[in-house]
Order: sequence, then C-alpha cells, then structure tokens
Amino acid sequence: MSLRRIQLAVLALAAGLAPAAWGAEYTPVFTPNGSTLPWKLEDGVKVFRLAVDPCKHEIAPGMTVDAWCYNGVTPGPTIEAVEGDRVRILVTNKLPEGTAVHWHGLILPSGMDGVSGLSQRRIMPGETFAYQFTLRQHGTQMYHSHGDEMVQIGLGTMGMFVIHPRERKPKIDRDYSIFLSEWFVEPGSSKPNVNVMTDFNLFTFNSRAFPGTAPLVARPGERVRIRIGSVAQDCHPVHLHGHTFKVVATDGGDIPPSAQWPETTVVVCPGQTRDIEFIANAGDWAMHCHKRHHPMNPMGHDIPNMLGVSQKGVEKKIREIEPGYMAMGETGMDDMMEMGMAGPENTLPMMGGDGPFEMIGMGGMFTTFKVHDDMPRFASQEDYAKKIREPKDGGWYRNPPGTVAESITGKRPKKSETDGHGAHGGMKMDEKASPEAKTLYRCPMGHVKHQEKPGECPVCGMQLKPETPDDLKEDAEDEEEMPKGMKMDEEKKK
Ligand SMILES: [Cu+2]
Repeated sequence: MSLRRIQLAVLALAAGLAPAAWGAEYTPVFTPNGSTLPWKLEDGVKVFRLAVDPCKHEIAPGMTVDAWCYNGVTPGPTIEAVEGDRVRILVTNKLPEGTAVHWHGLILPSGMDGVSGLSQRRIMPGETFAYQFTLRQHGTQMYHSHGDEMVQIGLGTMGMFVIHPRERKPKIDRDYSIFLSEWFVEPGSSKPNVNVMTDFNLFTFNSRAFPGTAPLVARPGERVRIRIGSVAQDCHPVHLHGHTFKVVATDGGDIPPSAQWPETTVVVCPGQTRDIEFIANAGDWAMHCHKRHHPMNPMGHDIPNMLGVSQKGVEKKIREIEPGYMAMGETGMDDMMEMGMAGPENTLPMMGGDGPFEMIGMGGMFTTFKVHDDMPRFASQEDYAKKIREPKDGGWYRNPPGTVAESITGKRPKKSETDGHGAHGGMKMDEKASPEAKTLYRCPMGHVKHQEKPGECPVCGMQLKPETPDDLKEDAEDEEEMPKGMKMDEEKKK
C-alpha cells in the first residue's frame, strides 16, 4: 500500500468519516439495533477485536434474555472492510467453554476457517486467538461460532461480515443489515432453551422482536440495499411492502443483472445471505417474515383454541395452576392486545406496538421501512443507532389527503375505537386534552383529536367538529381499556 493511501486513510479517520477504508469509499452499513466493529490500522492491517461473552440481551422493552454475545451484543458488531484489505481479528474467549469463530462464506486459508477440531484447536476460556487473512472477494458474509454450535449459535454468537467492493456502481444511498434468529424462551423465564430445534416461540430481526425493532429509513428515490443473513434453523420468507426489489447478491457473490428478477419476498435459509436492492417509495412500509406466526411474540406452546370463548379475566387465575399459560383471543388474536394479556413476568405481549393509527398487531420478525422526504442522513452507525431505536422514531408518514383507506359505514364501533393518536403530525399518545376549558376540535371519524384549530382532517378531509364533554368521557373510557403494554409506555414517558 502506498504512503499516499495511508495518508488518505489517516485524514479520513481524523475527519471522522465512517467509510474510512484506505483508497476506497463506501456507503456504511447500518445495523438496526446493532453496532459496527471499530478497527485500527496497524502496519497496513485492519485489526478488529471480538470478545465472546455471556450477556443480558433485551429482545424488546419488557423482555431480557441470557444470551452469548460478541462484544456484549447479539448479533455481534457488523464487521466492515473492503475487498483487498488484509484483516486481523483478535478473538478473546470469555465463555465458560471452548469456542472458535468461523468466517462464513469467506475465501481464506483453511487454517483460518475457524472450525474447532478441523481447522484449529478450540480457543479455551481466557485465551485470545488471532485470525489473519486477505479479503479476496466482496459481498455479505457472516461470522459465527463453530464450537458447540447448538448452544453457542442458539444463544446468539453470530454477526455480519460485509466486504465492500473497491468501487460500486450505481452507488447505494442506504445500506442495512438484518440477521434472522429463532429462540425458544419459556414464558416467564430468561434462559433460551437451546435444546429446542424446531418449535421456536420467538423470532427476531437482529435479535430484537417488534415493538423492539428499529425502523429502516430512507428518502423517496434513494437506492436502498438490505442484507439479510441467517444461521437459524428455518427458512424465512422476508416480505417488504410497497416495493419490488431484486436479489442482487448472495453470500456467493453478485448476481449478474441479466440473472436477477423482480420479487417482493426473499427467502433466506440457514447458512445464507441475500442482498436486496430497490428504489425507495414514499410511505411507512411493513417488512416482516411472511410465516404468519413469525411476526408474533411468545405464546404458550399448548395454546388452547379459545375462539368464541369469553375469557376476560380468567388468564391470571389459570396461570396460578399452569404458570406458562397465555390465553388466545376470543374473537381472534387481536383480542389479546385489547385485553392486555401480557403473560408472565419477562414475557412480551404476543403482539402490539405503537402505530400511527392504533396498535400494530405484530411482534417478532416485524419492522418498518420509513421513507419520508425529511428523513435525516446519518453520519455513522452510532448516529443512526442513537436517533432511530423505536418504531415511532423518524415520525410517521404524512399521508396526502385522500390516500388513506377509510370506513364507509360511519363512526367506528365502540370496542375497536381508538384514540386516533400519532398520525399525520396529529396527536401523540402522551398529549392529553388541555385541562382548561378551551374549545378543541376532532375529526368526526376519529382520525385526529384535541386539535386547537378548526379546519379539515388531514386524513379524510372532513370538517373538524368541536369536542363535547361526552367525547372526552369516551376517551377516558377507552384509556381504561388500554392494554397494559401501552399504559406502561405512557408511564415511562411521564
Ligand atoms: Cu420466519
């Protein structure tokens, strides 16, 4: 490497530029809810440090598990480098048993491949091993434990290894990485059961379940790449709403344009990565695994079919006899949000997170892709991770008037009536009607409430009407019925 390139790298580092590969610029990968592994240049080698260690990991607010992590996080920090780089990765074992790290999909000397017994002896507790090799390809690769895989991978020891090409055309504007994982955590416990091989009850994007998943964000017209990897047990068809995309690369390399075809769902199986690319369309879009129990949080395994059975209030009583019991809704699972069936301690409600219109009845492998004109650009992974953590971060899309699906039968029935919070820059959950007796206005359809000025509803265009004491009484009653999770949220905000 030339002195000039080293100087450039040093300058870039000093300037705090994230894509500080020497002689190569790239759009940094953002890992929702995750981190990027820092490196230091030593004698022309990029040196990374990983420690594999037991950790407490939050799946979503309200649920923490005892996981095994790299540098305290699962998935481990995303490693980023550039084709041609020489890298040294120092791995320290802080687990109570031996381990090894496999560099999945990388072309490297077999003695650096990290399979315990075959390519090296295990890294014993307290030891540090050095892996060193030159990156001879670009693409989305992974790293994961290759010692006692059932336990170690089952507890979270994996991460993404992204190798950027030295030059990329067309340039990517936003680049994201998502790791798929499955867990079985008995409701009420914090230890994932690593003996469960197929019947998991918790499915995660970057080891987080909705509503703990951070949104991916972009501006309309930007070129977005999403890299999805898995060392789980099952295949996951990940579906993105509102777009068609192309699978542009696998962990085997780039797919030539002539061999790409449009898709809306990409299946990612164990041991695979898939990169999808597309131009962002304005809106707030769902992205989730399409297996229908995967965007859901833990339910008891022997869940009785309670469709049609009234059970308000019985769940707690049954749990005195059967501790893991979690009820299924009476008129479907949506009931569970409304009845506030939160399950035992350290268990997520089966589904439900704050949305712009009402609760979003999802959990598990579910997140949002938010494409707004004013979406910020981020200087680094840290910047993104600081600003975008919760589903509501980045705000909600302001739907142009007349572009939101609408009831044509009039006022909503009482039971599912919501408080119309959040959307379109309107009311937020924590904004209560002013206690002073000044006239406030609301949409007759319930889209917005407690508006200070009369005018048109930004959603349906109807004239806002003055709020009556009866309206406020109804609001208070609705709040009574608000699910536990939301109330807790409310209290946190205060
Ligand atoms: Cu799935």
